[in-house]
Amino acid sequence: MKKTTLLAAALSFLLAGHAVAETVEVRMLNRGEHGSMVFEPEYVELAPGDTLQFRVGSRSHNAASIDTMAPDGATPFKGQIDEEIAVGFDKPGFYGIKCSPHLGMGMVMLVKVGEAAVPDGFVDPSLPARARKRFEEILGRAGVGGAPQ
Ligand SMILES: [Cu+2]
Repeated sequence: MKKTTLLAAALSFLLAGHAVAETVEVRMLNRGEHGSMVFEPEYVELAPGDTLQFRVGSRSHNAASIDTMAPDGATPFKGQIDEEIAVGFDKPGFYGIKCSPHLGMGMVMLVKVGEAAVPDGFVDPSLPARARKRFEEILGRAGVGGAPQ
């Protein structure tokens, strides 16, 4: 009897699918598929409750929120240089993430959590030109739209 109950529990656990939070790894790199100073992958889709785990691919990078490019009420975060922080995402929406020392070189990435559309004027016009350009490229490659500002 007890065995059957356990099996049923295991089965419902598996069928629940994405009810189990996932962790996605992102590497901070000097060079990657889309140029120098990049996060790989550059675009990640998460379900609310999922986690990004940042990994040191090359040294001297960090991961930090861009507070002007996050849903209302999102919790800001900032890793130290070479710190492999894990960041949980709960609020649905689009998030811009930067490497603090290399923002001017366009080291940014994009995260989508849950069901969301890119907000109008999502790319902060006060960012350095190369960061804005990288975001437009990422939005284009991700196929999630977002009109250039
Ligand atoms: Cu960097």
